[in-house]
Amino acid sequence: FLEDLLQVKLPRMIYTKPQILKPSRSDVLTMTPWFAPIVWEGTYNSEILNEQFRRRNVTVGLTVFAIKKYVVFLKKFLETAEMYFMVGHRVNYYIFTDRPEEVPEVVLKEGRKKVVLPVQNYPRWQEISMRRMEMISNFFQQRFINEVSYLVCVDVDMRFNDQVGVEILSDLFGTLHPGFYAAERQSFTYEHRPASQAYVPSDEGDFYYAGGFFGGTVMEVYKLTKKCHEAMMVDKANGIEAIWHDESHLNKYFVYHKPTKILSPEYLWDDDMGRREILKKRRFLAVRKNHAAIRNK
Ligand code: UD2
Repeated sequence: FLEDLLQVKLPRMIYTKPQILKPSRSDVLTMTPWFAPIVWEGTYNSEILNEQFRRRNVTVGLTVFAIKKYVVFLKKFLETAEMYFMVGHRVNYYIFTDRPEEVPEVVLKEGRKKVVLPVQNYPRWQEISMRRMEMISNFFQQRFINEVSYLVCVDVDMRFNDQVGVEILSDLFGTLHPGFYAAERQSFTYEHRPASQAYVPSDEGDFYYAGGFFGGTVMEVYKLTKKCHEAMMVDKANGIEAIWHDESHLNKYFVYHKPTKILSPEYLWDDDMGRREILKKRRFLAVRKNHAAIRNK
């Protein structure tokens, strides 16, 4: 993927110019103190970005886990991804499941394909959620490094509701958790017990990131998933499990490996939280689930 690293030459394009004295958004933070963009509707030009990524012929991998009963979420997930995820680009869906025969047939557009990866299940939903880090890192050599430039790793009990495109791509990206984007540090539900590898001291941390949407280049996602998995194995040996499982470890990782791009809650919203003026788009939405009926089944 050496060509990915090269700058591409763009064709003549017609668009309104950026205005230095008129910031595109003045109601939200659009840049972190380490100069990572925070992606909000209105801050980017998807025509320019699409042209850049098309010319690099980038293929994006979308990893999703449908273990045990969670296969029921796949149909809507894939159908809506076909409508809104990386439209016009090459996409590989990597579906990790213990029930390959229950993966639905969904018609895919040209340049997009489905790869079913049979994996084992675990009795507890928490462990299924956490083991995703191990399983993603396991397929690095065998598949990802040869097949895609970027990986996007998401929850399955979700549906796409608006465009999620190449504006999200960067070396390493995370998403602001919809419940905490406006919260103070002391409200973040980081792991606060020093005995856990996911421990974050109360005077550290920038944002609270969601476990259900992160990604980056294949190499950065490999480093992240491997490190988080190893940390979870140390915790397991010590008889401790982080308060929010893989999400706690992801948050710890991002304190010390700052993301190079951050997605606003447009990219992970739950309509049960209502509508917000700052959300011009709701791109990826939680699907309501009956926890008792679906978890540990
Ligand atoms: C939150 C996070 C999730 C994870 C979890 C850890 C969001 C939107 N979600 O989700 O990423 O960090 O907290 O507590 O930020 N799964 C199965 N089969 C199962 C159980 C889980 O396939 O039996 C997979 C599935 O892809 C699911 C994911 O694991 O989307 C996370 O599980 P969840 O959605 O039940 O966890 P939740 O909603 O608490």
